[in-house]
Amino acid sequence: MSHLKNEDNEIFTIINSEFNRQTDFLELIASENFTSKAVLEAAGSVLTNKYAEGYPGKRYYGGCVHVDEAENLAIDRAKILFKAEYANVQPHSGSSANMGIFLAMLNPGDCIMGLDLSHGGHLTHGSKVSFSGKLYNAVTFHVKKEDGLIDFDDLLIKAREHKPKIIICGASAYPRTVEFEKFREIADEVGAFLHGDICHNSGLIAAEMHPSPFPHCHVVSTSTHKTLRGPRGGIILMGEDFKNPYGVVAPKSGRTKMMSELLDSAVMPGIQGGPLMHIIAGKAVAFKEALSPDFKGYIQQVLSNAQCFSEEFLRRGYNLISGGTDTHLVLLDLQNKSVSGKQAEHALDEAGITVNKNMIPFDPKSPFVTSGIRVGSPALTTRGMGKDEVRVVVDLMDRVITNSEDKDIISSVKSEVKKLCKSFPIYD
Ligand code: DSN
Repeated sequence: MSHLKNEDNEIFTIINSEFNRQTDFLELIASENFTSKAVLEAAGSVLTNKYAEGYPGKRYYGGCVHVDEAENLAIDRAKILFKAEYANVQPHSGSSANMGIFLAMLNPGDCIMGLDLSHGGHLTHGSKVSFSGKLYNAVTFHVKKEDGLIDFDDLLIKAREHKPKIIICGASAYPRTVEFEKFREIADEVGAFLHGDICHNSGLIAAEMHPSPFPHCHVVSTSTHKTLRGPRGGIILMGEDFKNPYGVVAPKSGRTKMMSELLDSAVMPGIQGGPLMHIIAGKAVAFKEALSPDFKGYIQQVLSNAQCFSEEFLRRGYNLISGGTDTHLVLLDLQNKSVSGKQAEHALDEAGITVNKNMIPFDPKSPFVTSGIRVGSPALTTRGMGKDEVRVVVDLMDRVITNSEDKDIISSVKSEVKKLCKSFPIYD
């Protein structure tokens, strides 16, 4: 980065400091990861210079021959990876992908149903502070208090009553397998589209270590930077339903439109202009990496590390929502440890361990305080850590959480964290 250093030393220094933070801290935010150098190179390439509004072969600008090739590769690889019939690789994020889907399939005021944010859902699944709760009539379902699993009875009752046009299945803080099939039964009964938001589990699905949303979901969205380990961005996928015309008649031709056409035009020009071609190239690289046998080994280790987190926390008397995990994350209920999520996040941060405070289902505390933290294994696994290191990490976390005011303990944990991180560099 010698050019940046010479031209803008302030930004160079900031990036360098962030690199050092990522290197020296233990990253346990379940939605974060470290991309490969190949993805970083594509994302930092000259493709950022190109305007390419439209889609491959149908652009509003000249000079798109090479970006067309990049986008076509990204589309083809996404389709192979997820066994999908359709892929749109232009959404700038998972939230944008969801917005594109809603714009294609809904009218303002239509009813949508998603998992409540405080029960592990996502802002874009109907939260009142997001477009999804402002533009649409959002009804949320919940998990059960006794076992932390999706309450399908609650979902069915509400779906029958509110007749949603879309049911969203997927979550940001749900440690268990998403049962797409059960969601589809309910969607079919009430005549709703089923939208699988697989942002968190997409790497697991790509590695065939979590059930596929296809053929159950009509449409699927995911971000590309979480367990999938690509650049920051989003995509939309469809399976067989891609082949069915949808009941919107094109005014000029009188032809019934395909859902793929509606999704494409919802993303561009509906919600976005020029696609980020450098990021689309980065997505293509990440999909190629995810198609390799190495990626399966990586996800296997992510899952076994998450299991190890779960066992070690349980052994130390921590309560886990749903009692454990099937995925890459655990959700800790800290109420019996006499610290809030906020206090734990702060103390762990002081010790060089990055997590996020997280609402737990039926949380008596506010979203700014919370009673829980979410702990994920993807990033630490990318650095090469395995179960031996996870056992050490849980021990370090426990020392901090149970002594969250003790500066000496926090400082001694911090040096142990730094030592551990030194043995597992993020980039050579
Ligand atoms: N903010 C992301 C997460 O942390 O799960 C979801 O988009």
